[in-house]
Amino acid sequence: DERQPWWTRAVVYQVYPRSFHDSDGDGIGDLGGILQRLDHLADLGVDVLWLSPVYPSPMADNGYDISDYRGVDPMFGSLEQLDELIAALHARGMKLLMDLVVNHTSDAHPWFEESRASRSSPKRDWYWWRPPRGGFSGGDPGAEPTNWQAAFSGPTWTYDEASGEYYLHLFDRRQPDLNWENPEVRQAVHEMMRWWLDRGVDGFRMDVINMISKDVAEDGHLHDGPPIPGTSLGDGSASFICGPRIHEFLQEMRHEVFAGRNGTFLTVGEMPGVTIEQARLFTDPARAEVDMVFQFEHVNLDHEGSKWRHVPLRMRDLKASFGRWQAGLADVGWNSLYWDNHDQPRAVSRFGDDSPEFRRDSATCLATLLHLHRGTPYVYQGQEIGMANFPFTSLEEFADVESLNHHVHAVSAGHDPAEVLAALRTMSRDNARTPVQWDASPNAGFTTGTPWLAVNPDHVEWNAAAQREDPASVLAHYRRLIALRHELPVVALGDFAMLLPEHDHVYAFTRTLEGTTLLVVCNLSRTSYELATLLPEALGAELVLGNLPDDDPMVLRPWEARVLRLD
Ligand code: TEU
Repeated sequence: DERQPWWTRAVVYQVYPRSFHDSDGDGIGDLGGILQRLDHLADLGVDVLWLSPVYPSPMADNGYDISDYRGVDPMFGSLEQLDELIAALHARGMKLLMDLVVNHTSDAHPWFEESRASRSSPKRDWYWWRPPRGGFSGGDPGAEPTNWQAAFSGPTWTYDEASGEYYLHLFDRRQPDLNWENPEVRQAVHEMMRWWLDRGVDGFRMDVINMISKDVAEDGHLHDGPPIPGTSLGDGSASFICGPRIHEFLQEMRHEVFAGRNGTFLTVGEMPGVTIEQARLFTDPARAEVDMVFQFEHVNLDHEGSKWRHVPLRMRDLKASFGRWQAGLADVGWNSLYWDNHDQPRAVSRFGDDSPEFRRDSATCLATLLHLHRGTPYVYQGQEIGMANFPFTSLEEFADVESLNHHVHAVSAGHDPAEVLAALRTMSRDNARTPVQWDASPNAGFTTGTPWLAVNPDHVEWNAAAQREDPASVLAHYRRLIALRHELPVVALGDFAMLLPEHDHVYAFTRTLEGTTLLVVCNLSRTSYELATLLPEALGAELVLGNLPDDDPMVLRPWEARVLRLD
């Protein structure tokens, strides 16, 4: 349906530049590397490239700590190469989304350096500075202005000796939060965004954008959160997840940055903790805030309390969650769909079955499930070739700030180091950040130097070169799924209805648009099922796309996925 926005038919591919492809042999991926691998994206058929940060940065959080919003870090190349990338993508009919990280800057950003210089600095109020809690001296345990726990462990406040105050950082201490209450901050961000659009980029993926509005009292007071068991800290999220002015800030941003511009843009807001009710507001086109959001419900189903406390995923929870989001954004708003990104362990290891026997089948089954939902699918680099978690065995193998901070805090709080390591192995973001496996050569074709993070030893078997010409590969299956969304309006726009909500292994649903109905059946287990008992309507239906070779139409094999046309 041509009246719907272009991104309802689009598939987005995420590049985490550090790990994509290294063109100069320093062991770190770069823009030159992306330019060399554009054929891979074109071959896959994706419409949009979302580029994780390439801006100048001390790299405390691999570029999510930005020290200059209008440049490219020399590690990644130059602004000229970024212009070249924009042109090369446009020439192939693809678009570029930049990562917009404006909840916080790096502590090395000139804005923060000026802000911290003195209490009377004109930029003091660009960040959140607060005196020690009444009755405490700065630096004492418990003197933090609020009890909030940071996303990367410890308190959200760091004491600045020189000026005698604390600054707020919801993430690492090297990522101070900008004060969006200050109109100068908002104007500076809008101006920077316009500058990028003028350069030709097609939109933004907005990092933790639902955290920019803090619940602050008239007198500047911020509120403690409920205590987190087993720690001296509290959960401050009620004070900054979808805070009081968030909708106002996003409407203002849309207006200030996009109003009057001709073009086909896309904005996606990353929103941890967002509810369906909030997401409807954020993505209602009439409100002009963002086009879609990343929600976190489904990637929070396999742990409890903290991300490091793993519990098995229950299929009915997954169905209930996705089902609610499909229904909740059916008449207004739009979903984005993802399993993998640079913050999540690899889905084939986490929700699939990465044993040699079922790795290919489970990777393609999960892909089919996701891509047949209503919403815009996101493919994270390596997902399209079935990349799996890394076989970590020691702490030295990890690089991520979240993992390393967690280890320090958990061990000093008395947790068994072996258990902490086991949790890192399962959940660390480094699982997603190992270099892309291009071929079977020693560094997987990623670099001629020493890779910044070890290449997964399984690259000898699992790599893009081995899959490119193989019609049975994970890569070929992704290609078909992406093409199907482009070809069939029912895949992009059809109504969604969940089937078998209580079944422990089989995930099934229909999509319907103007007389066309697709039935999607995915077996997320090693058990075979009789289709006749499960879904009699499937018998005799035309197979549109399947992930296993044609066989017995009556039996749904382990990790088999089928897209059928019911007429
Ligand atoms: O992530 C925000 C976020 O809340 C989580 O995904 C978080 O990174 C982690 O999974 C907590 O366990 C965004 C970026 O995607 C992430 O890479 C950055 O580290 C973070 O913001 C700070 O900029």
